[in-house]
Amino acid sequence: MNTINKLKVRLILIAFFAGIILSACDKNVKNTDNILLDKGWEFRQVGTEEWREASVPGCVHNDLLTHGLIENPFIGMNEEKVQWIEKEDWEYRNVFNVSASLLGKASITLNFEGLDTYAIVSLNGQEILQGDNMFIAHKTDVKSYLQKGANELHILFKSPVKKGMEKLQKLDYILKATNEIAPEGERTNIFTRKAPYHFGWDWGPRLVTSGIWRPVEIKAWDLLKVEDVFFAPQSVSKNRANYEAKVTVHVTKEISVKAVLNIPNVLNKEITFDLNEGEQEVSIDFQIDNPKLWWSNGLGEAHLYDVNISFFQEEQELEKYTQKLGVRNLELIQEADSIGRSFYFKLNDVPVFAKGANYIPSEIFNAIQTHETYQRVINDAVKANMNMLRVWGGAVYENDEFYELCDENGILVWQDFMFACALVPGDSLHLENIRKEANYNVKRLRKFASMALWCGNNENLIAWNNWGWKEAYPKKVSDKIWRDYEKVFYEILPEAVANYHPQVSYWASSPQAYGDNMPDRKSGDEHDWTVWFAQAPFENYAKEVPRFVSEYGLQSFPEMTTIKAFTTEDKDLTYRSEVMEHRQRSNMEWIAPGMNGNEMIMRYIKKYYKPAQNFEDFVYLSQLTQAKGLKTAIEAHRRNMPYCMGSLYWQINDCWPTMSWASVDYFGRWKASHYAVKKAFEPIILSVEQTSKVLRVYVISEKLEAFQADLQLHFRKMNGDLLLAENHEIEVLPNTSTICFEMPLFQINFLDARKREMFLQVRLGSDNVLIAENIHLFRKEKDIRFPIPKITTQINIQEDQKILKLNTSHFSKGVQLSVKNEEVFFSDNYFDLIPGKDKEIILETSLDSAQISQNLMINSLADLYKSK
Ligand code: BMA
Repeated sequence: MNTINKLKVRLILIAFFAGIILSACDKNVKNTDNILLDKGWEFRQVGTEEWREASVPGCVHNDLLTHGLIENPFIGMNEEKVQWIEKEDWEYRNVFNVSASLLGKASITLNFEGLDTYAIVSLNGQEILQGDNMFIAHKTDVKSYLQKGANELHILFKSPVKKGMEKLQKLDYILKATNEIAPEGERTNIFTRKAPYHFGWDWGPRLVTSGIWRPVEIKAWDLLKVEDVFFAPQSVSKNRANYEAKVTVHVTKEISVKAVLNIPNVLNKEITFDLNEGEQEVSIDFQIDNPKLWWSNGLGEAHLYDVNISFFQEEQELEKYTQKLGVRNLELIQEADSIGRSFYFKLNDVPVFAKGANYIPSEIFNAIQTHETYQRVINDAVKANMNMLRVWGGAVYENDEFYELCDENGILVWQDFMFACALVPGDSLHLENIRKEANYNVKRLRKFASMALWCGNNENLIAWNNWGWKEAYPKKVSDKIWRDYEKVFYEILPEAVANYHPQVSYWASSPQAYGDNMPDRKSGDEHDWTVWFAQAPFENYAKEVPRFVSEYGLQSFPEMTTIKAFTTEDKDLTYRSEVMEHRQRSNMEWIAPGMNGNEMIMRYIKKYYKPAQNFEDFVYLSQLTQAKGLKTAIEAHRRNMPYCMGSLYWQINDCWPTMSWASVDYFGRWKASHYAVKKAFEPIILSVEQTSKVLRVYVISEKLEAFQADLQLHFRKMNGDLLLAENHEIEVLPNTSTICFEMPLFQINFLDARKREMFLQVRLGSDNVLIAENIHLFRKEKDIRFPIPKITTQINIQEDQKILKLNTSHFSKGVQLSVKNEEVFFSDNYFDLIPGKDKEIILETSLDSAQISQNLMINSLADLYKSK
């Protein structure tokens, strides 16, 4: 049977069986009738014969992979072999059934939540819409196109790269873009409103996919449908919160309705409206007395109310809509001071030091990102004491579920619009497309309590002024490009925020200084890349600390299990093997020799540690170095509180298995740095600063009340012997940083040990409860001869928890725990172990005690240098 006949038989059979089922359902007449089109999809490359099963939501690469038609692009250098896909056009089709009752509904729309990207959609052979922006949803009326029984939906995706090329060729100058990996030299991404990182970034592959990346649904309804709800705060205090519910409703004929707004156990409000045919906004004012406020992680509960809005015609409920509401007041404060201007978020009158990271999508193919992965990333943030993530502008406006999880967990969101490190075309179609995208996403995301800031772009301003871009064009062209910048970032985007989400601030570019000026560290935010790109030592983090550090970081390799998942041969396992060189995307050797990421990792290791003797040790040291860098940075930022009020490192996650700045790898495995970040972001920390002359201890607290505590300093030899003890009762001030101890460094010279033979343990406690602890070394690790420790272990089961108890004979640096061939999560890892003091670690594993003890592996810095 040929393909057309096969299709006909399929259509008849589907229509028959669906007819039976649907006629049974017809008896149950409902106001709405929806069909989620998530099954029965097929795809093929344009110009080929065979249709194959496809996943929706999904994408071409993933479908090809499922059918074994391409090799896994995550392995080795396979990415190169699949580059042809981006230059082809692809088709998707679906045959679905429509019942008579659905057809009888007054309004029927086809809703695409996301088409990636250049899509031509036809229904039963007639074109119904065209898409050219992956970041917006499409909704189109299909009542007159549908028929009872089988219907065929067809989508043609044109190659985004070819489309981009057409646009590029129309311009007589090249628009700059840095990060796109362009094997053929032309950077086309800027012409397409599609995730920039799909075209390659300095931590990700180039896999320019196409597909239906978010759900597709037929929505059919009679009389009334709620399209959108926004609870616009009028005033919020701890005594009272006043809101205006702005409800967009669509009605199919003039009707009179009763709306009931209900918050269980809090309020119930009824109001009647006379509605005209079509879409309109109605407003319902309501007030919550003594509201439970929404707090960010660490400051209190992230309380969310369930607000139900129902519409009734007489006694028949036409529609019920439920939305969460987090009651909170959030402002970006930029007050003039003696140095410049502050830059911090004030939540319910409390200045919040933003602790967090930059977030990228956890998959290169967005459609395959699961709820579990979203949950895992947000849990990783929460576990590491974070209260903010920055959704960076080279990626996507995330799915609702990401923001829902942020709302539930008190994670504030710094939201970039999707523009990064590139110039933006200024033709009217492109600008109109951007306007639609901005309006759509601001309206979609404004309902989330976690939304803290809208930011125009990532690094476009500094790129223009500092990366030689402005000068690269003749004056007339550069004036035009700058005018286009102004149109997008000073008009279109802030207008969208002002129109739909005026309660949240707009910040045109990250980084920049107050007044849209170039970053100056005296106001605004800063990306501190002195460490890594400028190759400065970690001590630099403490110099000229900015007001809010929205990016900084350094790379490491992921653990060996992850590395083995993307390599195939032993020869791959060296830090500059062909596979590792290929995967390392931070390569700026065109600027200066040695600016290759793998080499830079090695150089940073050598700054602080003795070099590794084999690849595994190199991987371990790369992680210790990254952990040390992030610890140094976070502590420096927090010590400078309230001058500095934010520390978001680059980056919490990965979109494929690779070496990168991530603190948690693609598979969710914590690197040493994530443990270090967790400690440095504790609500209360002690931080030691050693200058050439003094030793200072700072206490940093985000608690809102002052309290008395005991500060203890123990200067010890590596075997634990006490050289000097200092005990002080101190007052810990609320929500700030204070110096709680200071001594001239020369005093330590009189101790009975040299600085490279000792360590300092600082502890803060109250009523015998340990509040904070830190360890300070007086020399770089590479200048310290760590004695080989004897570490003893014991596994106890307490209330279903598996607890590993460790004890050491000597100070042990960077103790790394693993269980051979098993996936075990350790509550702490890559830690320092102090003699004379047991350390307990909780293990998440299904293994029993015997299995753990038999296969437990312990490594520490001293082990690396045994034979040296
Ligand atoms: C930042 C980001 C990204 C980039 C990262 C590492 O500046 O904005 O563009 O991936 O640095 O280079």
